[in-house]
Amino acid sequence: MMSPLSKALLLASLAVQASSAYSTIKVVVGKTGLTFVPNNITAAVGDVLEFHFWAKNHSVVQGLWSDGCQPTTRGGFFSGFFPTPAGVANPKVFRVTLNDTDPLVFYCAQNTGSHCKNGMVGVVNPSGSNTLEAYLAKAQTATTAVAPPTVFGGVVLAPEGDTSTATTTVSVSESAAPTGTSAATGTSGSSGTTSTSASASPTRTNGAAALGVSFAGLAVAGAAAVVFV
Ligand SMILES: *[C@@H]1O[C@H](CO)[C@@H](O)[C@H](O)[C@H]1NC(C)=O
Ligand SMILES: *[C@@H]1O[C@H](CO)[C@@H](O)[C@H](O)[C@H]1NC(C)=O
Ligand SMILES: *[C@@H]1O[C@H](CO)[C@@H](O)[C@H](O)[C@H]1NC(C)=O
Ligand SMILES: [Cu+2]
Repeated sequence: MMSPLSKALLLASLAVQASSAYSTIKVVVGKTGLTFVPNNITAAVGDVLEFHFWAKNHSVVQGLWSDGCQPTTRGGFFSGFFPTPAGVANPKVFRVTLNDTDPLVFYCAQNTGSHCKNGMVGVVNPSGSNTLEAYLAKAQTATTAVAPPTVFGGVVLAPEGDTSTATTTVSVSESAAPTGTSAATGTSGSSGTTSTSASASPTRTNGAAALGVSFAGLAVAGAAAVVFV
């Protein structure tokens, strides 16, 4: 058990860490097969996981450690699906701010090709029995991967410096897209929620606009004949 003093010191050191430099950890999704690269991540409170989606139609969901390819029941995040042509990165990224350093697991919820079952998973701050190896074993025995009904827990936005998509205003409705989203500019403070609930406001964003509409919707509307899976 942790003494009150060491707990106070730990909290103080976390506060110092949180008020200094945050890192943005870029995670490349599906560029080299059914993979997240890196898939075994060490991160601090306030760091941002920034998912960059490549070919096929991937997603990222925070999982439950106890049950492969199932969403966590406490908080977490879901990016929605990002259908993306071969050979290019999707112009949108999904950013998740880490609230704590607890072991966290994530997976791709695409069932065409059984992405999660085939090892498309990753972990942050593995510890104890919550490891990449342990989760891979659980994912292998999963029947289907579950995608939450709405995008939540992070923001969908254009990468910093990309003005080509940041100014696009689109309203597309799609089953996986949240309702009632709005374009928000990424100034400081809370902004750019893509969730239907009030719980998902990130506290930090970069300067790009948070569009609140996923590329999935654009692809569905604009290129019905293209198959991404
Ligand atoms: C993941 O990272 C942890 C901590 O750095 C390390 O102990 C573990 O061996 C790594 N696992 C894999 C599968 O690379
Ligand atoms: C961080 O906290 C927010 C607000 O409670 C929540 O929506 C989000 O899912 C959390 N992030 C993670 C990675 O759990
Ligand atoms: C992407 O995958 C999701 C989930 O399987 C599916 O609902 C959606 O139609 C797919 N989009 C495209 C353009 O293939
Ligand atoms: Cu995938």
